[in-house]
Amino acid sequence: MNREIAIIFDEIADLLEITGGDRFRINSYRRVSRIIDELPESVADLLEKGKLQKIPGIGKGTIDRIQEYLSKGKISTHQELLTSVPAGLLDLLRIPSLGPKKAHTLHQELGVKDIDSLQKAIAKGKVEKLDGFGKKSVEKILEGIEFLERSAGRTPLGIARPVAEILAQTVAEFAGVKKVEIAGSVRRGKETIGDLDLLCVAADGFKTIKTFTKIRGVTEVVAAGKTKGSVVVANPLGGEIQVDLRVVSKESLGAALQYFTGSKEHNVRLRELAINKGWKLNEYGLFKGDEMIAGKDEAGIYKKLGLKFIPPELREDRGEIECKGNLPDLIGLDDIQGDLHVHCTASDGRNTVEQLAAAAQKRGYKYIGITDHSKSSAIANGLSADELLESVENIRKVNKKLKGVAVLAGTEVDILADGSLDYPDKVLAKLDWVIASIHSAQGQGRDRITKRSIAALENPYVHALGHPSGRLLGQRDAMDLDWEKVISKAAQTNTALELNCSWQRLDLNDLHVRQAMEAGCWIVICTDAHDIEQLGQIDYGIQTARRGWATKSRVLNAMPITKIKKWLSAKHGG
Ligand code: DGT
Ligand code: CA
Ligand code: CA
Ligand code: ZN
Repeated sequence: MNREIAIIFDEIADLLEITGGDRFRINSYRRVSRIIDELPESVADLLEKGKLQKIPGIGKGTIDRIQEYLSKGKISTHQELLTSVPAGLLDLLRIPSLGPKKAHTLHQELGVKDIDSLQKAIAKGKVEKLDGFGKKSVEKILEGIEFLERSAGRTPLGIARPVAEILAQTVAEFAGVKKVEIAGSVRRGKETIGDLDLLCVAADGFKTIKTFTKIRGVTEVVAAGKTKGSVVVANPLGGEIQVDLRVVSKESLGAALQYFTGSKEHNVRLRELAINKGWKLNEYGLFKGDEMIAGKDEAGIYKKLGLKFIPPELREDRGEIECKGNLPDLIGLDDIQGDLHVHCTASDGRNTVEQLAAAAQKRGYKYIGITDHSKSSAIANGLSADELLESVENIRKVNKKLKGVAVLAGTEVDILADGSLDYPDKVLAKLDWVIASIHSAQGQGRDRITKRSIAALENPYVHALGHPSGRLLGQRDAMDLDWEKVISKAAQTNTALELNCSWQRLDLNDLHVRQAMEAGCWIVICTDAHDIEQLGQIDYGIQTARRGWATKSRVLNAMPITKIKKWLSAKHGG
């Protein structure tokens, strides 16, 4: 909820800035947004305890607006601004290199009101002549527009899945609804989602769909009948997403779930198998003539077709049918013994080492690795070598007091533009766990980027390469890496590749995980959490790992603590 409110405050600031509003007000909304986003507890709880009022920077006006949000789900200042600014102007801000200030100039000087009119103005050469723009920034804008078009209409899993879960819960509470399932690409754990697909078993289809079209957040009803409804809902974290709800009979639930989970490619292959046996497979069941021989549950369908149950994440027609039930023993959430990429208050995290360790233990973990940024990541409040050693001392102290959970002292050290690391080896040697990541000069050519990554893999103190591609979903492309070289070097040096579970990253992606598995590489599945809530992002990474056919035996943090400690020290030959 804090996040949602913070986003609204930030959007108010954007809207004010686009309309050329008062600088002081704009900055104040931005500051409040950041404060709310960084609170360690929910605003509702803090408000109730009377603590919110005491936080510096939170004034009476802010409290009023937060209360308004808590009771009505929206903030009137925000709504009013939204109606006064052309809707297309906000879209401009989705272009990676375009901020509200530039959007304001474009609107003011050239009458630009959306991406379309911006493209026209660029084509006429008007934009590059504007103050503060120029050829280079126009190039950047065009690249950004192209990027947007490529990712058009798809929502990251980390935004779409929580919405699907809330909606499934809502539908489950309708009168007469007996069962709800989430199907489609969300169930398969795809990194981006086109639309949400829900199924339910209900007494009265017409009534169920009707109620569905009226739930909070619906901005448009696309279709409403007695077995299917489609609506568009506003996403609390920004954007909109379409949701399909289908009402199916109890007898066909398995067949419907199988069909609507997809993928389409996987379904086509299954249908072929059925046809080869002289049967028919559709969303109602598996039929031999008129007789339904399976369809009540999914497993029955796979069994009749001569297959073992195929986990949803594998249903992409990437070999899961050919391997005839000889499927890998996939990693699962329960196998994870600890999270090894977590930031604490020493750099830009929001929770202390103690809080993080307690939260890890609550999740059933046996260890947690604290990995703050190094000094070159200045915006992330990276630590100097001295500050790092001080933080290590604190971690060791906390660790001594804990039972049942171990805290490893680590770092996420920057790989600098020349391939060297941001800390000398003698500092790295004092740590239990070292992740090396690229955070700068990501636009270097294939050769240099690959060499940098390989230099890090070759360092005996480096245990893992962090978010190896550097992509940010919907915001930034992956670096131009030679994957074959990087993966084979990782296998050869016994260095793990991180699968960073932050939903903006999911990096490695599913295909890279598969490549890493085939090369016999280690992967380590970590959240990059900046607070205890983000430890929950592990789910997205687990699904991505499963989509890459990852087995427990190749996942570093599926090892028990004693084993991983040995693995870690063996790495530096000690
Ligand atoms: P998305 O929404 O683009 O992220 O991907 P999906 O996989 O959720 O696709 P969607 O929503 O179009 O359809 C949901 C599932 O329904 C899909 O995975 C398989 C099934 N489906 C849809 N259209 C067809 C079709 O023409 N043939 C078959 N065999 N299955 C289909
Ligand atoms: Ca879908
Ligand atoms: Ca759909
Ligand atoms: Zn990082």
